[in-house]
Amino acid sequence: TARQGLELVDRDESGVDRAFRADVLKGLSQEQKAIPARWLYDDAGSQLFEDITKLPEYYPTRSETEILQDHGEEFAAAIAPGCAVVEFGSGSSVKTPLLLSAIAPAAYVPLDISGDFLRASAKQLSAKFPGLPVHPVEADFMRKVSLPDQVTDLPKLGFFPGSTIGNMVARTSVDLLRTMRDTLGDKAQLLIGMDLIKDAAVLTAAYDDAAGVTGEFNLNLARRINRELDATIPVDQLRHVALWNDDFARIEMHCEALDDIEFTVAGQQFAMAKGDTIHTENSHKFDRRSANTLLLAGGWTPMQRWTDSQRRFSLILAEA
Ligand code: AVI
Repeated sequence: TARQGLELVDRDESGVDRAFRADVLKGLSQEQKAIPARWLYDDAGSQLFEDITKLPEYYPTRSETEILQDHGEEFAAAIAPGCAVVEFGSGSSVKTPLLLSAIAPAAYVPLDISGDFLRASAKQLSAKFPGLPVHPVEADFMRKVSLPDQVTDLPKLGFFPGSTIGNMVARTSVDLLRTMRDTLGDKAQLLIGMDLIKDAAVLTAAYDDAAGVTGEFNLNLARRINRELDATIPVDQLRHVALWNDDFARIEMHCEALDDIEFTVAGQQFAMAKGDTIHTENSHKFDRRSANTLLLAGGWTPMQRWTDSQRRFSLILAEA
């Protein structure tokens, strides 16, 4: 997941994350205001996302967990025995153990940009699988990562669940898939979660839940800008919007201005007219063909595919 850690962050004298400020100032200066979704995940945002995964409307986590629960033997048969599982992101307390129990790998290598999340989840995992060597690597997996020496000679299985790939536009997701191939090597396999195109009402409900948790998650970005960038965005004048963009097969999250507003961020002035939005996230959805095309463009050949009983979510096994 696109979490923000302390260790790999470049801060100025007053502690401001330079990349965050640059992305926000650039994004708010555009005709269609837009801020990259990775900035949704400060501590508050990461906690809110955790809460989202438990909402009745947010099916992806449950659907993917169901697939992992129901097809363990097929994973074990299709995945190279004695492999090292390399997880892109530090792993969830539910999905990762299901995969590890099913395939009994020789090692587990979680990669995450946040050392804190990484150490916490590596510790949890080691407690559950006492015999399994765990080698956490603190790294930005959007760039090629050198894997620990201990796994050099093992076959590699990349694991990228959650349909996090869907939060990127195609250009970026193809780059990431190619980078994963560089990280994992020539004969690697990749098990990747991709959310499926479905009834628009089911999709929009998943991103605009009745309890308003997703709205809080979205508006937390504006609150974060106020907290960290000495900004004056009137958050109570913004409304969470989740819409289905059918042309691009994606859910978009926006913050919409309820009135004409003006505010400053890091000394710069910005204005929004009533109805203008800040685009804060894309969540692309796939069908069998678009998923396969994306994987092929990224250098991976799809081999096998699983879906849940309601056909809402897919896990695809691909080979380098
Ligand atoms: C992390 N990512 C896959 C989530 C998604 O479904 O796109 C983020 C999210 N945004 C709103 N709700 C959940």
